[in-house]
Amino acid sequence: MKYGYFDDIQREYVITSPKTPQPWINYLGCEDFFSLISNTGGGYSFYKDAKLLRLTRYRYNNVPRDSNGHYYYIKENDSIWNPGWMPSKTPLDFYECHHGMGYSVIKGTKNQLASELTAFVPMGSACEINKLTLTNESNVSKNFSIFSYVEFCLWNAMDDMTNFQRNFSTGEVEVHGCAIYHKTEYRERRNHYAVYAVNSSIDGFDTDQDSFLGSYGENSAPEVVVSGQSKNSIASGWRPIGSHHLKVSLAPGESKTYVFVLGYVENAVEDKWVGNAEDGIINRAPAETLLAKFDTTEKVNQAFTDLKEYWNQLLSHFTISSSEEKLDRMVNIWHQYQCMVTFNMSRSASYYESGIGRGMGFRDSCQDLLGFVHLIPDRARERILDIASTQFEDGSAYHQYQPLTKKGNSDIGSGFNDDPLWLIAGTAAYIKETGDYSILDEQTPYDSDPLKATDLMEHLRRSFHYTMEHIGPHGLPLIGRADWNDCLNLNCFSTEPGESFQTFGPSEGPNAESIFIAGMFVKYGKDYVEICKHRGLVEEAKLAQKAISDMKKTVLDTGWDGEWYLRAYDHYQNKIGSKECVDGKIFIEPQGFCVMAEIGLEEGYCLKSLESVEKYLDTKYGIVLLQPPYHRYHVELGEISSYPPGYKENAGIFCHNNPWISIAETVVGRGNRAWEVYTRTCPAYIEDISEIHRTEPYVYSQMIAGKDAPNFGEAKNSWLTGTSAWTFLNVSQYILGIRPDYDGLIIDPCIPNTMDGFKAKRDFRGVTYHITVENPSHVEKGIKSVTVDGTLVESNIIPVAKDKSEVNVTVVMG
Ligand code: BGC
Ligand code: IFM
Repeated sequence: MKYGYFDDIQREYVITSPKTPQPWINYLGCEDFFSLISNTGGGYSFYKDAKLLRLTRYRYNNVPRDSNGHYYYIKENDSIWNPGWMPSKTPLDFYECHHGMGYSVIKGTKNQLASELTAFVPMGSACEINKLTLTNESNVSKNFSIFSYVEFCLWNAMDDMTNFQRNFSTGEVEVHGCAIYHKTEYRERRNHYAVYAVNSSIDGFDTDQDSFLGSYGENSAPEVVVSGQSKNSIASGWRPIGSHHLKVSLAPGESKTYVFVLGYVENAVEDKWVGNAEDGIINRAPAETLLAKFDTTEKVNQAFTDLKEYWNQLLSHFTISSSEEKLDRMVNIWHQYQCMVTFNMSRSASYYESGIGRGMGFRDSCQDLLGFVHLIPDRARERILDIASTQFEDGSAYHQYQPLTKKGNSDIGSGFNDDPLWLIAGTAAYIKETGDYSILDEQTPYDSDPLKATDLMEHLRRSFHYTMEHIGPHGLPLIGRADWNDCLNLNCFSTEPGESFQTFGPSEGPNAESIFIAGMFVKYGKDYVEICKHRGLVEEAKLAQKAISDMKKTVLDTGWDGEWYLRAYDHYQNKIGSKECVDGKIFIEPQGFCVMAEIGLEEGYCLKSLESVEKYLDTKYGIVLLQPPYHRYHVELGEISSYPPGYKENAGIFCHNNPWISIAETVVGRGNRAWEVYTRTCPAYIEDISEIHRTEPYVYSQMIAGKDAPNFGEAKNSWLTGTSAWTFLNVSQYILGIRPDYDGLIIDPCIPNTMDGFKAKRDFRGVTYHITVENPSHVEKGIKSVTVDGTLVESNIIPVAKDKSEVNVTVVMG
């Protein structure tokens, strides 16, 4: 069952029923100001950092109720409704929500009064625009009221949610004409505030929630809206809100458009003391400048066109055209869109990530780079340096950092032993895309301390050596607190039954080792070697090459279980992910990484491992993370067995590592299987089972419940997942096979043998490559000929053209 459809021309998903199984959301904003918006108008906004500078409130634990947002109430006679159905839930005569690239349009009609709300964050300005158009579709005149409504957050979202004894007394606002200013904290910090305004004279306003909703009132039927009259309340403490009242008259067929702007304003440091700041009176000048940019419909339409142009540009760097409509849709639009959103958000703010828990993940953001570096290489460069600046001097890393301060989060700390190697992965992807080796010369701090800085190359060296020097009893890398699988905590013990686990300290070990990290070490170690060679670091390259070769041997000697790669050894040197185990016999992660690293490829280990994945881990909705699930809690394994069977890391279908298997299948040349793995979790291919999948059918979710769970096939945690980057990497670089490399663009498709070929346009280092792949013999992999601008060439690594801006490449498979 579907709740809408894809409109590929507009690049939109059009939702046709407000009652989607979960809120289906979109993200507004590409720079500093961001909003989450659901298909019924729910959501919230923040500036740069969802924890520290939150503009509007979210109600936690609110999926699927989603009852707070930026709302517009229409009151015509006794009828009260909203363009997006929520929060009044008055049935609408017509409803549609169009989620597009950085904008959403919600259309609702009731009693022949049509409303259209266009929400977006314009490029270059820190605000969300809500353009609201009302049209009288009847043949009689209509008189009605519009009431806007936002609930302000007192900036620090964590504090806002917990520190009521203070917060109920700090809220302050000012109202000037049609502009409501939320200035809590201005007295203290004097540099930022929010403004919520409309480009029209108003018939009233409210800024105090109790006045607007009524005592014990609900936002489904605010007292002010029911009575039809604003109270012009001025909030003093308690809960500040912003609401405008506009009385509207429309002749038959007439339309009127209003522009509401919710802006973030920060005075320049030198302006801090302008006006009466000492008394807490704000300096309104910058807000007025902001509002003046969007005070007419024409200016707003222009800003909307500019945003669309920005996305046209971004999505023009990689496009394909094939016989597969759904493949084209995902590659040309939604994979790349989700990659941009994960770039902006990392894992911080979604309907499943609170914005106050995780900031930017070291591991996560490095992986995100793999998906978006071709879209915005300059920002990828900046991101790499930001991430590296939080690394510790010994090469280990803070697991997360806060986007506003860009400093490591000491509450979480370090100890995830895969983290350092992801820095090599991200940097290598950047260099392969851009050819810009100068990034390696950038002076980059450790632990955000500029006094402790080296060039980035030295950061990479320390990353590689950290793994080399943290080796356990079998010669495999130590896992630390966990590797990619956050929940596999193998250095755990508990002293008392029922007591939560503790971890071994340095004196007791910790001994647990990870075969997944070994795979990473080999795979990204090869990149490290290439980079060293390019820098002329001959000795270091040799040393690294030897370490990689040794590690390969160690994996084959101690990390192979007969039919698949083992997952790990725990602190007591018991095997994890072995046929000897009762539960958790086989895990997906080492199969993906050891095959991608080609460990034992010639000897047939890789193929065997992938056959085992198919045999033991495959389901109709994707590949589960492990089998059999852990049926009881094991303190010595940590969080993984705390999940009921089939959920999350305990045998859920973790979408993130499905593309690893698909890529691994291309390594052994099985295009049909790579394709099957790709399409099984791919949103456009499973749109028809939206009632089972339940999350948005245009983006990936982190997890789909596995076959051991009662709700097999139900997805959770949509949007912010490494799946987006890995999937785009998989389909663009390995299935379609257009892969940037140090010395050129590799073309090496591995496609289903039913496919005749495809065409692609790929911008690469300033040159546009028009690529035609033909598959006349219907093979899965292999190349018969390569022609560049009409000349047959020997290699499928196309060098960067020096004197041309367009190059035509034809690759014949066979
Ligand atoms: C969280 C888990 C989560 C895991 C992966 C851990 O830090 O505690 O709930 O499944 O990360 O996101
Ligand atoms: O690798 C992690 C990631 O960092 C956060 N989400 C879950 C993954 C697996 O545990």
